[in-house]
Amino acid sequence: MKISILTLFPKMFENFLSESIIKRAIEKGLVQFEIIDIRTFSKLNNNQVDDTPYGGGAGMVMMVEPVVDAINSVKTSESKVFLMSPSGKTFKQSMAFSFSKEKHLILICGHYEGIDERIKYYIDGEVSIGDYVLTGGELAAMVVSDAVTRLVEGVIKKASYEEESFTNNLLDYPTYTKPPIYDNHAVPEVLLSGHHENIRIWRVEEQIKKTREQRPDLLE
Ligand code: 6GU
Repeated sequence: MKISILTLFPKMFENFLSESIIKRAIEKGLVQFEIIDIRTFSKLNNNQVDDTPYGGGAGMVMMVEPVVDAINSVKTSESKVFLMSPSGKTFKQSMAFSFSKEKHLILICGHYEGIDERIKYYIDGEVSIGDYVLTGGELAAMVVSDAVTRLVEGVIKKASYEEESFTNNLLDYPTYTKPPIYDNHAVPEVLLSGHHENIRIWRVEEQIKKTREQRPDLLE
């Protein structure tokens, strides 16, 4: 799969793409990233891409033309185009799963007070990563790209995400590793028992307990 990211701050993605699982997924050819600098599509003299809002108000608004030109420079018949925006639909694991089946995602990072509303005629949807406001869509595009990439076939083992948080509307079960006792805190006995069925039952019970405590909204 390919992910194209349209941004005014391409350098923000350098470290993200050069570490850990994302780096390995790229090296294995499982996912391809393309970072597009929207500013190179400005037709104005000083590479201007924003202007003041009609009707007045604070801040600057990104102009629609350079953004649409940037979209068109990478878009094919297989592309899905999403604007990263705090007003978008909230990103969830279920959305990550459906995005991971796409051939080509184009993620547009909004900045300043957002993009001229007419961008809506050129996108398939708007995505937010939660109820708070970021200075721009770049971190959100990284969050979405990260969550999607690890679900692409071959990037990590299927078992790693089949039982994890949110996959079945439950949080993950607690995990432990050596040593068996640390500072008087022991690993639960059942995990040392070698009894696979008891371990399975304990884990499901812990998932339900943890979800009830931390995220009761997931159980409704
Ligand atoms: Cl996608 N963009 C911005 N600027 N803020 C956000 C967001 C996106 N998602 C949550 N907050």
